[in-house]
Amino acid sequence: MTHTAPLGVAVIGTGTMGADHVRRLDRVVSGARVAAVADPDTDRARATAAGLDGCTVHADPLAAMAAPGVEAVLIASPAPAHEAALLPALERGLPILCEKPLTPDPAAALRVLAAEQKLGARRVQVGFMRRWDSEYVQLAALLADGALGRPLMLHCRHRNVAVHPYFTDETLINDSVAHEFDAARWLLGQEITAVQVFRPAPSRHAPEGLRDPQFVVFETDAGALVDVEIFAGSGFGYQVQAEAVCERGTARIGEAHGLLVNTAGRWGGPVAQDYLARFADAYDREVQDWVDATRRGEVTGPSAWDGYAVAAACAAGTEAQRTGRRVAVDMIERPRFYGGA
Ligand code: ISE
Repeated sequence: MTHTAPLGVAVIGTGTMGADHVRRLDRVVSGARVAAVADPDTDRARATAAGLDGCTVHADPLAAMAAPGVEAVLIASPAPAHEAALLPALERGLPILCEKPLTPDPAAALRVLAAEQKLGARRVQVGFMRRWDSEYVQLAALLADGALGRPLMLHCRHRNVAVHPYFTDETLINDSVAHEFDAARWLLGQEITAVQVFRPAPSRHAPEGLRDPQFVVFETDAGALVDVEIFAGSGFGYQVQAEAVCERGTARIGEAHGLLVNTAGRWGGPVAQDYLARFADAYDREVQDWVDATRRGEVTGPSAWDGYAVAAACAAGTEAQRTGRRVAVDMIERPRFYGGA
């Protein structure tokens, strides 16, 4: 099926991310239109849909999926609500772009894999947007090319300006480090096998009950080591950096070589303040690719299997936080449907 008319998309969830995707589908991406939005907060949904021609507003995700003109779904509700939108969307056979994480736990992700496999063809792309960031893309190509030899280690830093009010120790893993789990799997082409979490004495700016920052170390099936500093309340900026250490050299991304100003005896430039700014181009390319592929009748990008693998790594990560131990990642064999043997 190749579409000529713009793809009608239902956007589920109109919080920060959902509203940004609505804007993107409406004004940035070509070949799509927002046909429906859903949010339990219908005032917020209505405000997001204001001015969008023919866009209907719903409280219930299922009603949005069934609305006139809807041919695809973008799920941007909070992670615990993903499964309740994914399963009915799959039942309808709709192509889906689901924000990360696919589901908050591996058991739910397995139910999504089962539902998708019943359809006989992929429908789900997971919103691991770093795979569209130009620096990540260059690093992935460099590592794949092998010019630097085998990657031995990956040092990652993931800093936010301020801790979200809903953040707990677990969300540091499930919401934030989830990105590094996916990025490391993708950059290295390896699976994560075990996770350990170390915690310094918390910052005195960390909210009561949250151990921020944390230091997460994971191992891969090819023997690489990955470390991630997650610092949700850094206070200064949104910073995502990675350095690959290989047998014949190193490669680093995320240094923000933007506008550099020399003045008054100092030099420097701005640091992005949130992910919408830091990864704006990546989100634009991700959603454009999803729309283009969907209109061609294809499903590309990170799969539900990738979402499951990250959920499994997150489960090991949160257990490592609770127990203080090294926890092995417990995963099913990769089904042939998702490229397994
Ligand atoms: C948020 O959900 C994201 O995906 C951001 O990229 C991450 O930096 C942040 O910690 C998460 O809460």
